[in-house]
Amino acid sequence: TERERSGELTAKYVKNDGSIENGRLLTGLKNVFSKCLPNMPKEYICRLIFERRHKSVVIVRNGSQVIGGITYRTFPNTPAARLGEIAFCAVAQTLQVTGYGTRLMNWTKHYARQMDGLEYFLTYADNNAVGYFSKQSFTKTVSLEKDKWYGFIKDYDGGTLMECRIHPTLPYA
Ligand code: 1VU
Repeated sequence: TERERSGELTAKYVKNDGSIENGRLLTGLKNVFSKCLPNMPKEYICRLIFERRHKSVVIVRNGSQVIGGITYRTFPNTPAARLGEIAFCAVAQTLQVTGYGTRLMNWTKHYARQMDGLEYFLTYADNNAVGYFSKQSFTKTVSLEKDKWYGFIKDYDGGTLMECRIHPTLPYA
């Protein structure tokens, strides 16, 4: 489309459904995460991205170029069904701190609410990303009852546990 030719960004909700198109987008996202999250082993990133309970929201430029994304895990049919755990979040290096990260998180809240019925995100934020998550309305206080998250999300050393409530009606996208 004209918008895509002019370099406009689109956001796609992607899961590993076996389609070639989604496989291509998830591979592009894996490459962005591998570059931007050097402390995460590549095999670990790959396993989570392609695992069926993980969903990704991918920012695409010019219709095909993956420039960032967020991958989160869902817990359907458990007491944590309204919760998503953000596993990875990154924007390509040359485009960081120009507002894409904020748009990405808003798109992710939109799709997580619409497609997965989520009401909360939890994440272990890297210490250098706490400022970014705070600006996206994540807090260090977890308001969700403990039995709805504890034991579900992975315990992770060296990060800060942060929570965000996804507003039920606010237009994020
Ligand atoms: O709105 P303002 O201009 O006032 O603030 C911006 C920006 O300045 C701020 N911000 C940060 N503040 C403190 N520390 C940071 N590291 C940081 N990064 C940004 O947040 C506001 C929004 O900025 P933005 O929309 O321009 O954000 P970006 O496009 O840069 O996207 C943010 C991330 C963190 C995704 C991006 O910088 C990135 O990919 N960084 C490297 C990878 C990374 O650290 N990822 C998060 C690791 S934690 C994880 O993945 C587990 C959940």
